[in-house]
Amino acid sequence: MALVEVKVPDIGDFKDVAVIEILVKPGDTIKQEQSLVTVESDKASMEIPSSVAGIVKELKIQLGDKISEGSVIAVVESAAGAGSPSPQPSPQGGEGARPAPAPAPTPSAAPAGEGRGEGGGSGSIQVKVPDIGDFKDVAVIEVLVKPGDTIKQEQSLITVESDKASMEIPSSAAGVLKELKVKIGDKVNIGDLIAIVEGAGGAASAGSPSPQPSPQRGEGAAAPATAQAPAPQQQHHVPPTAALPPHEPAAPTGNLPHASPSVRKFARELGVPLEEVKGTGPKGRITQEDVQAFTKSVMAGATQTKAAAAKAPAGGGGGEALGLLPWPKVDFAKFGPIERKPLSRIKKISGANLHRNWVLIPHVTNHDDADITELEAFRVSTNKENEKSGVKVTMLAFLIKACVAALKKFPDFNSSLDGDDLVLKSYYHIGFAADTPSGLVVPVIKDADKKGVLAISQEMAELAKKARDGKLSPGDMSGATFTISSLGGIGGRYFTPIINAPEVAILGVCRSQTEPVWDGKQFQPRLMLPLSLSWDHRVIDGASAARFNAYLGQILADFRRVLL
Ligand code: CAO
Repeated sequence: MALVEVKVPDIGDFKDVAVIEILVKPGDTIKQEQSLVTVESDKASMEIPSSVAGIVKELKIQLGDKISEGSVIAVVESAAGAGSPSPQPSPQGGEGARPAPAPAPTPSAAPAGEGRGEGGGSGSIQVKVPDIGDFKDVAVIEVLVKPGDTIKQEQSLITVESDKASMEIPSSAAGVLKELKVKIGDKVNIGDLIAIVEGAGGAASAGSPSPQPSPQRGEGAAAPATAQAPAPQQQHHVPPTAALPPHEPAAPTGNLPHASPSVRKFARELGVPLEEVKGTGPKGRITQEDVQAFTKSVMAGATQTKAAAAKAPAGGGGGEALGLLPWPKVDFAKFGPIERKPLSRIKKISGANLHRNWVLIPHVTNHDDADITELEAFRVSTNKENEKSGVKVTMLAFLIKACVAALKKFPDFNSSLDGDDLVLKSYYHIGFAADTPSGLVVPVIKDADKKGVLAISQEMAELAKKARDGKLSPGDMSGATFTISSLGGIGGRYFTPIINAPEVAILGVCRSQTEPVWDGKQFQPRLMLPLSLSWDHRVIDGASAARFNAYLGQILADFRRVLL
């Protein structure tokens, strides 16, 4: 066992670069080449790996420290001895040296138009993979541009990754990207064609035709029609055994998010689109925690990636975000005549909400029947008496009143989940699903506990008319604590209504019908109303739901119970 000081190797142009991430802590067992810190200059960020395997005994740097070649990063207890303590090993590596995937050091490629000889001019330029050192058959893991993009010289075109490192391959030419010759997953090697760029005035000579460009390259050089991309931008596992190429900044050259290589790799492994993550680090840098928070938010349904949103239109649902098979693509016209009709705005909005609620809420539905024989008789006689008033008392208005009584008795049904808290509401705003020509909407009867059945009937009629006329305001549709969906006027027996989040339960009712009901001595014809109560199993359990339905049934059977 020997204590080894792991120092910053030759990091090319980088001097006094800030430590922006510390990736290990004392006590950690580390592998050789495991990244210890990420440093960042105004130009780029890179990770500095350990030259030895062992146990981190001490860290010699802190976040924000400025370090240069030779600065001690950590003291590592190494079983193998001193390993490769020299910060300036040869690019070829000595005995036991790690492979050096980085290409030979090269200064930044000259900006477009600079250092170019005669013969530039516009024209199609083939941008090819330059000498990328030991990298062979490396996979394209990101394509950073698309045909039609106007690109700058040195703007990154693709990212490639081997098992050792990832790097961006920048364009040797400025101009308009005409054609991409690679796609994600392709394996590329030196000399492979990446893209065709329509050069903007002399771009053809940009970059280096030589796989090992010299700093003077381009000086007086002829403009080849085939331009080699400049040196790739090392991104990950920068090997201390090799001198480093200058690492051009990701963010300033293109629209790439500002994140260190390890964070970018982490995001890629999780399939997180970094450009959609908000960075909370210094200068808006995206940290690993930001990626984790984004992932959690997507998992919880609070955030949707742009790709998922685009792939999951209302009614369709891509399913990729859940790891499901893609939605089947069928050429329906092959089987017969078809007509294509865009979904209404309401259908798109309500569809997306219903989909989210159905996926995120563990629904259970209890079915029951309520004897409404007397209630219906009372309703009919009331309507006869009130014929002249113009207000028709509906069964739904009675149901709203009955539900308020049940919600008061079982307050969990009148609640919402907020993290680990249950928010119990002392107000009773009842939504009712209304079928309109453009789709389903849910107007809300506010303070239903304070209103009589006549007032509720009248307000419902007004809201239902507004709904059909498309005149409901957002205020008419917000604040519900519980919802009723009545298909009684249409038909059916039972169904499984979807909870209207953030509520925790919904009552579905279907068409009542006269049925023979055994009264202990004989069958009696009774008017039975089918009830379907869906509830959120995170908040409510089956016994409570059965009690809620039973109590509702008792009230509907004898409304005087509301007074008790
Ligand atoms: N059993 C038997 N008959 C019923 C009944 C029931 N449960 N509920 C209503 N009816 C009768 C009514 O008494 C009325 O008959 P009359 O004209 O003879 O009096 C008739 O059916 C029509 O009622 P209605 O549906 O117009 O009125 P309503 O108060 O019951 O409902 C409203 C109003 C707005 C809720 C309703 O029009 C509506 O849009 N329902 C559809 C809701 C829906 O789509 N839910 C599904 C959501 S999930 O996709």
